[in-house]
Amino acid sequence: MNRKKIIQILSEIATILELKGENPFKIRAYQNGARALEAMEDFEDRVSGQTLTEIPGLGEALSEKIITLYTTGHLEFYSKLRKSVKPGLLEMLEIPGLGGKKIKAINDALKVGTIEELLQACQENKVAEIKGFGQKSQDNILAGIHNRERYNARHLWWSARHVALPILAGLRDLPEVELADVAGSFRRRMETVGDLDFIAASPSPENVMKWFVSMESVREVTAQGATKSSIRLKGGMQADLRVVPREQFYYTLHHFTGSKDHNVQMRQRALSRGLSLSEWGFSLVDGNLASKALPETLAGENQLFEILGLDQIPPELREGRGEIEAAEQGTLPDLIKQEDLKGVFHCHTVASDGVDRVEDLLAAADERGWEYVGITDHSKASFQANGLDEARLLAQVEQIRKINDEGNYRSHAFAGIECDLLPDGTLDLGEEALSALDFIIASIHSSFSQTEEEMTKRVIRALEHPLVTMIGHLSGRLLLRREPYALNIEKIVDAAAANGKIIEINANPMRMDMDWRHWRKASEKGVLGSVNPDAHDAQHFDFCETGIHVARKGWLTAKDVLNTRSLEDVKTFFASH
Ligand code: DGT
Ligand code: CA
Ligand code: CA
Ligand code: ZN
Repeated sequence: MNRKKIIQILSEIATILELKGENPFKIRAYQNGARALEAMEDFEDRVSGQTLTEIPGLGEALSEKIITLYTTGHLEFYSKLRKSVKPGLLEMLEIPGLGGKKIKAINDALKVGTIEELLQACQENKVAEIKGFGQKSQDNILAGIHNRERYNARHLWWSARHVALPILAGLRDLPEVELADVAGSFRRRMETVGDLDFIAASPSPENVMKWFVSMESVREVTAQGATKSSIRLKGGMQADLRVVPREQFYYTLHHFTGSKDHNVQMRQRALSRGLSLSEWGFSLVDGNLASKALPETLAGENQLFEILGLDQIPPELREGRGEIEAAEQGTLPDLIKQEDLKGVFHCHTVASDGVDRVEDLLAAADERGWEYVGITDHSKASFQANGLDEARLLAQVEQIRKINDEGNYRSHAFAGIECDLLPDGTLDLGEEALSALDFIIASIHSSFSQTEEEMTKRVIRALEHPLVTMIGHLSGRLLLRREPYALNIEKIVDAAAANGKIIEINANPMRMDMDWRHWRKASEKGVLGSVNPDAHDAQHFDFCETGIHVARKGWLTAKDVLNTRSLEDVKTFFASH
């Protein structure tokens, strides 16, 4: 288990002890332990050298627990502690602003043991009356409960992926399964996923069902039938499995891939051709003399579209936003693919808040066969991220040029910055330093609560700045956690087009920003995108996968994205912009 996770567990132990009203010294020991681990720079050396106890605040007992967690990933004490508290109380810890002490106080005063009971108590104004609480904390708790409900129902695509792919592989491995896939929003590459929809073709559904409901990761079976079951997994995500005969597979896969809007339009199109389309297949509408012979079994989903006179529509485009018309006219875009990327921009290094050096990022890019990496650390206004001032930036530029000259890596490093876009729309660093760079990303990291007018003006001012190349994570949203700030996207897209500026496709699975819903129009207006991993670690290059989802859902082709271009073409682009 890694250090971050261990810190989390120590803090959680402290919180649960608080919730139970345990000895304050014991509680503080775990809090101090978590803090000590956070500050520790040589954690792994200390674990392997057994020198954790030298750190003030880490006694024998605590050090032992840390080593157990590190080496085995489990801690009996922690599991028992969790089990000793009512699950409803542990769930209350997920409400923002509610810690162990407060939950204990509420529970002592009102005997509420679940979130539902807490909600009711708030609605009856009982929480406000508890000593030390008041109206404001009650309102905060209420808001926290509502956010939790809204957010907990969905999961990031990236988290869903880690749940879905092993299950899919397991299904495909079963000897009685002929075909299997994940349908639904997961297959359409939506940024968040409600539940997973597995579809399998098999002549013996019972065995497949039995396997599905008894997987190690199942927490609860919510419905079990001969051909359809629903489960809730340990991480909280829900999943359905439908098992159908091979002949039905592609019809069922198509139906449950959705979206609903796409399905409605597909059925209308079928009807206009005398066919009725359902999850089971096509049938002839009464009295229709359609001469077309329907194949008994589809060889692939593409045949379903073919029968309706359509080009094959990639799942990402099935949102009922004109894809059927385009498929009819043969004008579906040739969507960008992950393999089209020839490099990435927006990478942080150890100079600000990244964990890798420029060299490490180049080595990782080499491994992927990329031609370039754009280095962009934070600028000085992001002091919490150790942002660079002019002097440090210029030193980094020099360092980058030197690394390129030495030629130890096949890929080229571009010198850039993720420059804070200050509340008034000016840039955080002086023009002299900025002029030394190959490119500049301007990003908002402060004053999120400006009005739509102020915020839009702020971004447009950056787009009009001659040195700015692109705008970073435009809306500032954090999926399932923070709403986007107020912005007039249309005006911003127009300004980007007018000034020849790029809008970033921030590929961090929590951002996926600018939203795919704006991209088709933006690219039609001539705005170029760039799939940027916002990497704080070379491993974050993997995020490009979700960036590509945004681009594909936004109807983008390789031509619409800067980092599909070769090194020479990017150099030319930067030189002329
Ligand atoms: P989610 O799970 O909320 O992220 O979104 P989806 O799209 O996966 O929705 P889900 O799981 O409720 O259903 C999967 C697909 O099945 C959905 O995209 C379209 C299809 N479907 C489900 N119910 C209906 C329906 O009542 N009418 C139509 N036309 N399609 C439906
Ligand atoms: Ca679903
Ligand atoms: Ca479903
Ligand atoms: Zn940023």
